[in-house]
Amino acid sequence: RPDVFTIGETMVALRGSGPLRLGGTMQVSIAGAESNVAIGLARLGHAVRWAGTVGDDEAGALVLRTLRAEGVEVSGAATDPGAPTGLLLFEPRLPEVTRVHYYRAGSAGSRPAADAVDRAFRTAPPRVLHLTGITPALSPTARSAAYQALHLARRHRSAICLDVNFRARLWTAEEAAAVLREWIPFVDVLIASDDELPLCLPEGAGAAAPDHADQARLLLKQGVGEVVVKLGAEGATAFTPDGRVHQPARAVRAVDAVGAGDAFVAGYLSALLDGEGPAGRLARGVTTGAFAVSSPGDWEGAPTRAELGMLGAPPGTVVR
Ligand code: KDG
Repeated sequence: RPDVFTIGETMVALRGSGPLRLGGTMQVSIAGAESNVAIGLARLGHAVRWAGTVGDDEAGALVLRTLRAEGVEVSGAATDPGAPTGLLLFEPRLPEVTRVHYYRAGSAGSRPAADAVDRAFRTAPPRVLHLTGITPALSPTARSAAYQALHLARRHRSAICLDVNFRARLWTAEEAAAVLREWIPFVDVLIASDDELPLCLPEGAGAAAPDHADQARLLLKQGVGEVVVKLGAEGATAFTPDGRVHQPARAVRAVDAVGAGDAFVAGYLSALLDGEGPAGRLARGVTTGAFAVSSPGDWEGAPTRAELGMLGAPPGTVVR
């Protein structure tokens, strides 16, 4: 039984160093919220399967090669000869502001193979299914593949983790809310930033729950097992039926915030898989999140288990 199964779109990512319209050089890598989580978990020693679709092109080969190299199991991934691998440009516009440009409409990854989910659960149901709210925004095919994963996870008693990851470039808040509300009854671990929580509430319930603590409690009442609210530089808070636990963020020099949320999810799920309670899960989540913020790239700076303790080292430390 693998620890985690996830499905989503992974693209080739080009990262510039300034305004895109000026040209210059770009770094080539890959990015995708679900595969960022998968890599983060694999680095921490967990068995992870990713089953997205890539095009039959060099970009797709880069995606699969990278995931394989990172120890993510990709035997369930598909290659679609009829569509290209998606592309993502990161434009660091100000030290703290990065602009993202997507070239993913009609991409192979936006139409994951219908049988990939089926096969994953038939061959080896995972302990945890991880989905994000990006997948249902991509296409009706992607939405139904994710929905099918929710049903199969419930049938096979896999815990279901959903990171809301609202992407305003892909759909409207109304469209997102319509899908997320339908998904909420399946969810065991809901992860969201505080501004995303209202998208998950029943229609019209927002007025009665003005702040994120009220909103989280409302979601617990609806059957969500735990609601984890990411608060950026403030850290994160977990709400469970036993109460609330807060964990401040680790103090680090921020270099690139992209991927920090995914790194947090990887740390949180890693500790959950290890049997830790909410406090231990949050502590590992803010640690892996801090590694991501301190290094450029979506996933490149993700720590191995042995590296987790490095973060508290005094400045100037040389590990010999
Ligand atoms: O969380 C970072 C990712 O979301 C991003 O790098 C790429 O998956 C991505 C998306 O759709 O925005």
